[in-house]
Amino acid sequence: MTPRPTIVAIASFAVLAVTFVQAQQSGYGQCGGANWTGATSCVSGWTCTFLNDYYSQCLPSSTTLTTSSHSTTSTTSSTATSTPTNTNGGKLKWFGVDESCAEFGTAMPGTWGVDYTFANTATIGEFINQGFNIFRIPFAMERMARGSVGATLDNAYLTNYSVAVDYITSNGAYAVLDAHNYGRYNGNIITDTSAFKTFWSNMATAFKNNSKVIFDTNNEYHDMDESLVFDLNQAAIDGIRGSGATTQYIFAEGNSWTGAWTWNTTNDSLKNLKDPENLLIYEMHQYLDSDGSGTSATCVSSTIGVERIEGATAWLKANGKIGVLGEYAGGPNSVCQEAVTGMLDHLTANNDVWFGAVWWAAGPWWPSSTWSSIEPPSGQAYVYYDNILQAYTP
Ligand SMILES: *[C@@H]1O[C@H](CO)[C@@H](O)[C@H](O)[C@H]1NC(C)=O
Ligand SMILES: *[C@@H]1O[C@H](CO)[C@@H](O)[C@H](O)[C@H]1NC(C)=O
Ligand SMILES: *[C@@H]1O[C@H](CO)[C@@H](O)[C@H](O)[C@H]1NC(C)=O
Ligand SMILES: *[C@@H]1O[C@H](CO)[C@@H](O)[C@H](O)[C@H]1NC(C)=O
Ligand SMILES: CC(=O)N[C@H]1CO[C@H](CO)[C@@H](O)[C@@H]1O
Repeated sequence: MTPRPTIVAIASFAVLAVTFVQAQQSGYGQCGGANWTGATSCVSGWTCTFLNDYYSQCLPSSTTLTTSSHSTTSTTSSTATSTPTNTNGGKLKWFGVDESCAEFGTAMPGTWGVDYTFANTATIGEFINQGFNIFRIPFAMERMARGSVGATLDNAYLTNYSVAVDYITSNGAYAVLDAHNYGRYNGNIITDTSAFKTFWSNMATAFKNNSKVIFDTNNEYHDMDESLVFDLNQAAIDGIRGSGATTQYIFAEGNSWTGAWTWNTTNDSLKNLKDPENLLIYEMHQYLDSDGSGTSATCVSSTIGVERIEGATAWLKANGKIGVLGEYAGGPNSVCQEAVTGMLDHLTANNDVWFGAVWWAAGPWWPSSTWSSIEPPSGQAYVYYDNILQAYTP
């Protein structure tokens, strides 16, 4: 398996060229930053892109992407009257990556640049150029709503967070607003469904003009009463629709870390959630290591992907529901590769009930040595899987 043959070829050619022409940096090379004395412009087809004060990098130029304008796109109003349908033929409707880092750290609200940072629009642009069309962007509720669940949204954090959201949606892809809180706020299980409804009403008000935004009520509820998981999801749906956001999809997650492999024994009650717009999607997660936590790069077997999700597929079909795999990953090895592609093939073959898959995770602060890091250009998963995954883009 030779990942990314095209890019590798371009990059090595450019390195060769640079030996003779010092003025221009090659693809993915450094082109700026504190004390940088080398080339500050890039070879043709690459643009010197500011990443942080210490590092600017030559990234592929994009002719199709627009820069973020931080304005919302207006939508034509349409009312769904039945279960959403996938009009994408033999492909998934959505295929993309999680864009982590705004939720990083344990200090709340913490300090920007120390505890957390925001997704990098330059690398998101690379994925969009490759055909990826959905990006799930975690945030911390304690930073978005400071002091309490129902508090007014923090304008500075919201504005920073919106940069990637607007960039993604103005380039035609979907942005999933992921409250990455495990059903908790400051470590305590959220029990105030009314405040939770207010939180989602506030979020939806801020983004209701943008039909490419998707609201993800909470990441990985776990060890909670199933009735509370139901009530929180329903409160979020009610808050979102009550704010006038009627055209956006809503992703509802379940208990037991929203695992696909336990969905049929844990989350059956969620089939009774009611969305007046019928744009509700059940978001499940699935990792392929022995305990299903995604902490090991070793997959149980080359068929574990399909085995762990087929029960969820049956549940979706039996109940007339739609699902999305909001997190998954596998280590950079051939067993995991087969398990991952087997699972993605199963999702694609059942794209009447599965709308998409989102890899965990990209994000500027993942060390490239992290096996699941799909942050370009050197995250281990990017190097190993990017080329493989491109076959599944819509
Ligand atoms: C830049 O150079 C100065 C002076 O040599 C040094 O003090 C500083 O640490 C350098 N900064 C970085 C980011 O390397
Ligand atoms: C927002 O980003 C700016 C840098 O662009 C940073 O200075 C500021 O601290 C950030 N604020 C929050 C709340 O994240
Ligand atoms: C959404 O669009 C309407 C109509 O153009 C406008 O009145 C409203 O202020 C906009 N809301 C936001 C949050 O941009
Ligand atoms: C539930 O899902 C699991 C995981 O896919 C599967 O192994 C099991 O057979 C399913 N059970 C039922 C009753 O459908
Ligand atoms: C708490 C809960 O919803 N449990 C249900 C999970 O799904 C199984 C199988 O459909 C039901 O038997 C449980 O009641």
